[in-house]
Amino acid sequence: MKRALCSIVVSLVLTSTSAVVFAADAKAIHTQKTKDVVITLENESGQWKQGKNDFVLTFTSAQDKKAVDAGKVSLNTSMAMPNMAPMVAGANLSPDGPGRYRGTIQFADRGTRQVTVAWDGPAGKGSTKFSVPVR
Ligand SMILES: [Cu+2]
Repeated sequence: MKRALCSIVVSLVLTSTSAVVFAADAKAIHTQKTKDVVITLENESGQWKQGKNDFVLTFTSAQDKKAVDAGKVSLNTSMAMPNMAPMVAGANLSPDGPGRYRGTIQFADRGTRQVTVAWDGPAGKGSTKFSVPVR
């Protein structure tokens, strides 16, 4: 009984702190430079993990480092699996200021994901691929 109450308290605390996680410094999970845009994927720990992940995706100009209005953005992941179809997961993204998107994504297991980020906005249209480990 005491143990059950304790775990409820712990999960309430974890839920309420996750909302303010990005007030603290974010660490880069991956930085990808394309021709004219630098894309940064970041979160509190600098890593993706199995389960649900919150993250921030930013687009800045490769020339002057200013925010780039990327417009409509998507982030999708895929992992090749032996003897079965690739595991795919897409992120839910919502705009959070110029060139900045907040995202959530869910991973069923660990392993390296091939990540595809695509954008289509006033600054142009493009896509890029990179890999990110899920630990
Ligand atoms: Cu998998």
